[in-house]
Amino acid sequence: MKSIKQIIISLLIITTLGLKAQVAINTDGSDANASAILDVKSTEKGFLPPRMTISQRDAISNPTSGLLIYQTNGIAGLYQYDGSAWNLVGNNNIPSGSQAGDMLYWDNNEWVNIQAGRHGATLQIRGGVPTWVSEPLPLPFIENFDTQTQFDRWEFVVGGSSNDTWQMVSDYSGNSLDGTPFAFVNSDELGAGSTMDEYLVSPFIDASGVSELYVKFDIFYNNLSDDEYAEVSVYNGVSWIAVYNSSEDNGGWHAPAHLTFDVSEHINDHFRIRFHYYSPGWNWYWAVDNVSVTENSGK
Ligand SMILES: [Ca+2]
Ligand SMILES: [Ca+2]
Ligand SMILES: [Ca+2]
Repeated sequence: MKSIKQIIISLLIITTLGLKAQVAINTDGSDANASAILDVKSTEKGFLPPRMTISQRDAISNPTSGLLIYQTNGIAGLYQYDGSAWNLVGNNNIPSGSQAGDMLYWDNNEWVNIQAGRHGATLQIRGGVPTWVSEPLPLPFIENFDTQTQFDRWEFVVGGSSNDTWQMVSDYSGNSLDGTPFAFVNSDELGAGSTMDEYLVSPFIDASGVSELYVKFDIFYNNLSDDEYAEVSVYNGVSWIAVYNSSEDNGGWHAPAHLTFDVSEHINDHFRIRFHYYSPGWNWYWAVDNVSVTENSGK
């Protein structure tokens, strides 16, 4: 209660021409702002509304319109009662972007980020989802990740607890899949408490006009935990179809697994392939090289 003594509470009752009361709470003795019935002033402390859980909030009987509380559980935040429901104040449920040009769309459940499009790309609605679409490359699509230019034509969706994501490396402690640079995502280097949710997405590929289509790639996936996984999906022009999802080790350094998938049923003129690594903790890594999209199943 000592601090109360440091606060001068001035209650100004102005009795001229009727009765008007204003309350100023401050440490400098100033009057309340002329427009305020209650003026709380400080440059060192905040204003603290009552803090409570959802159930405590809902137990308030006959809340009046405009009532404010700070909710401590669920989607925590400042809530106001509008006469019929409690509503979150502010934009706490709207995700932040990560770069200039990011946008949001409502997926019928929540606001979702759309990462900024590339120069010259057009925004199309595909499967109800706004999707940046670039001019597709022709078949065959061959990717060896051997130059930065090669790597840079891929797109990245960066998730998890840090900006660490897929990278192009020439080797990992002297190791590689075939002696050349490759795409690599590495949970191990981040250490304890880190998470990764990282996508490596190919350019669009015009796979129309063929009757068969195959995707091939080399990997070394070093898995540690059951809730960590490596997933590969292809884009059928509308949505993503998983062709590989594993929490098992596959391949090795200088001895990659060569994987081939028949994706003929997903042929379209805006085909893509993407590699998704999910790691909810401190785990190992995934190396990818020699990705191809061709109309032949052979090497
Ligand atoms: Ca390579
Ligand atoms: Ca990340
Ligand atoms: Ca392992």
